[in-house]
Amino acid sequence: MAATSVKSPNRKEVPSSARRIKPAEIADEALDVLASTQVIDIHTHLYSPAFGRIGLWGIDELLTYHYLEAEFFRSSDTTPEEYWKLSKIERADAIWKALFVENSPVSESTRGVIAVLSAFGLPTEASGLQEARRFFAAQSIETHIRKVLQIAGISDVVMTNDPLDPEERAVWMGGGQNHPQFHAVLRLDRILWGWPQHWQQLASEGYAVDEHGSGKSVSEVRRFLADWHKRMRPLYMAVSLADTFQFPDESVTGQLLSEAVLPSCRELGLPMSLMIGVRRQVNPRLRLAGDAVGKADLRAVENLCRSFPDNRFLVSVLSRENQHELAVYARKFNNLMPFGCWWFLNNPSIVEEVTRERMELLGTSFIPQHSDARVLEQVIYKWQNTRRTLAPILANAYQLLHADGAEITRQKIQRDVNRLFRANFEKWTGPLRA
Ligand code: RAT
Ligand code: ZN
Repeated sequence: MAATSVKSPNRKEVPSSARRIKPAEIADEALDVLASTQVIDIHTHLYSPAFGRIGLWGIDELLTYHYLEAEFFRSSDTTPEEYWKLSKIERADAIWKALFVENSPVSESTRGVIAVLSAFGLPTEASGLQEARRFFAAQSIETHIRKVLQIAGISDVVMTNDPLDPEERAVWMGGGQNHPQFHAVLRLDRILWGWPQHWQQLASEGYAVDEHGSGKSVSEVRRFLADWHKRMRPLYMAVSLADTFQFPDESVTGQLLSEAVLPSCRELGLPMSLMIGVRRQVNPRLRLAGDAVGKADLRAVENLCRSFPDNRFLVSVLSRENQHELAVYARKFNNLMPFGCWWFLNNPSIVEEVTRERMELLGTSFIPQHSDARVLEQVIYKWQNTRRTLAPILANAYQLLHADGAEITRQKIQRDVNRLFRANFEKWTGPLRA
């Protein structure tokens, strides 16, 4: 904001950002600060242009997002088997018809598509998708990415990078990426809980590992992580874990986590992100949309934070029932940073409840949201919704603070929003730009 100044009642010049805000102005000021502060989107499934077709964008990808696919089967007689036989375009057409033409798109994910179409001035009531398809086909990806991030108010996008995914691996081995706004994350699902299916891939790449994680496996996994750290320059390492996750635990997952991954994180100065609570493939017929949620035992997080005080943990839990415990654990362990409202939690009613709870227990020492976007343009609606939900929460907090006797200034609101949107993350990863 421009550094204008105003006369205070005692006629001294004060910068406008240091001017006391009246209670009636707090809500507008909070909204304005949220709108003008660029966010670091700390977890997405987006990719920079170097990854080619792995990076999803455009209307057909937006409509076939797995969140929408799950909703489609509730409003259509098409069976999953019939649906998977269709082409991408046919799937998008079927979803548009069932969820947007024959029904009102009032769910969070469907409303998001409307918000994206409207952001680009595209019809939201059309019976078909021709105009939207023409628009997206005419965009060049580099310019389109710049425009989308600018509309969404995002300075930086954090990707999810799986070193064992063959398509991704090829990109990294061929020189990787150096887009200034995209940052890598070393995702370890296949190594940590998918070890039985994937250890041979490490072995075939020359790492002396075995199925049981014995012998040289631990030191070889550490060598693998160091090699990929050099290649990707990730901001953190990450894993998604089932609701049944326990720690400590005798399994290969537990062993690799404590003896390989966490020591490597310490050595390389990286936080470890744990996303806990998925119940995988409760309905495999739905493929990616077939996962559900379960309440986890957060004593695993307690044990990790206590046993590894020199590691920094970013933690997001999927079950609503686990949210309060997570915030309480964050009060006990300052190496624990709660982040985001993920997947089935990413609905305004739940985001509001969880964010209020976190703010009441933790002040501004948490990361309220990440987009989890899988399709580029989703960041437009996801961050619009986040700002919309956060505004009254912040306003309410400042109004209470004012009623209790504090002075509220724009400067203070800006400092707090910077912390929530950027500084809490950068404190753990280091500054994203030198
Ligand atoms: O939110 C999602 O799209 C989920 O399918 C998961 O991918 C989750 O975000 C994850 O990173 O595991
Ligand atoms: Zn994700």
